[in-house]
Amino acid sequence: MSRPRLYSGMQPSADSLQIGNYIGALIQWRDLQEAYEAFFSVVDLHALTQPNDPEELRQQTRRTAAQYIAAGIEPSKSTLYVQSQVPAHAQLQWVLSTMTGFGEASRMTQFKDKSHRYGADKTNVGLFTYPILMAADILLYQTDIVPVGDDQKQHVELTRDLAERFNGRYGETFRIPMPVIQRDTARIYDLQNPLAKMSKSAESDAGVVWMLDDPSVSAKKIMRAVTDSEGSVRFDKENKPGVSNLLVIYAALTGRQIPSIEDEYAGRGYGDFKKGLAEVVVEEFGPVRARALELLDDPAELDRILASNAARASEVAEKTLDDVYAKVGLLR
Ligand code: ATP
Ligand code: LTN
Repeated sequence: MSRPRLYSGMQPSADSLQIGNYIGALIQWRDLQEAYEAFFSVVDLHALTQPNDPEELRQQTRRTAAQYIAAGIEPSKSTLYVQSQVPAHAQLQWVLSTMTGFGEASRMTQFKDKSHRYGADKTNVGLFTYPILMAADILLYQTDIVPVGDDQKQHVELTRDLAERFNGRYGETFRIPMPVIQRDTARIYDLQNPLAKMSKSAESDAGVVWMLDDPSVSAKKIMRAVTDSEGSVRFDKENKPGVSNLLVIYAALTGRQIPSIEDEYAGRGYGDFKKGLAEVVVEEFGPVRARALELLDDPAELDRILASNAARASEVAEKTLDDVYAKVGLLR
């Protein structure tokens, strides 16, 4: 029996992923690849919506793919590929864009946030159509579930609307995907500003723990994490956002429950707790980092893996695109 399909992706928008990407996404991806037929992309076309140095973008694309593999995504089991290497994404995006209302796209909160932040003269049209390209990513693979962070939920809802609209107009074509959001780890916060989400493109990286950082650098960042003056290790998101965030990270990386960690550190100071967490982080990411760097040492081999996975993805994507082209009246 064939397994249900899963699709997800990340932008190659930095040299390294941060531990929020790992906890909020990669761990789930890795665990779900057994039960699902999974497609994981590095969405380089999406990354073009931001200014990039071309050689840097190429490197960041390889580095992102290497970190997927190092985190446990197996390219022989799942299809791990680079979006631009499968032309069907851009092709389906065009067709879907002709079925998306201007007002509908204007309601996307990520677009509203980003265009507001960048200002009108630095906002390109690609940023506006970004969610339609994401819909094409998902729909090409007849996807059942899309594991994403809560910030992407609205985009998956747009994807569902577009799929239903197309199916209604032209007959059954796309499977309707479901967003899957991991509640308890949906948000890891910045260690220096525990009210802001940890992010690859944060203005300062003092509160960002990078997957590829030297372990001693990560340990230092954890030791310097903002806490509070109470001195007791307990989860209270409202009043103790810093300590609560560290507890969430600790629990996610060890698979332990938060109360058991609170018990272990009861009556001990934040110094001890942070030292414990730093050890957990170093232990988790040491091997991941080593594996990623090893893969990046042989870019030709990495490119070969990505090319063969892109070929596999193309086979699936082309079938859907052909069906769509025929249905909307393009000459085949
Ligand atoms: P950028 O700053 O470039 O937007 P980002 O670090 O915020 O990047 P994305 O590339 O937008 O990350 O997201 C990739 C995946 O990682 C998504 O599924 C997203 O929900 C998840 N993710 C990103 N940051 C966090 C975080 N702080 N906590 C939990 N999950 C996160
Ligand atoms: N927009 C997403 C990345 C992304 C994606 C997708 C996620 C592009 N295409 C398809 C899931 C499915 C982000 O910024 N995290």
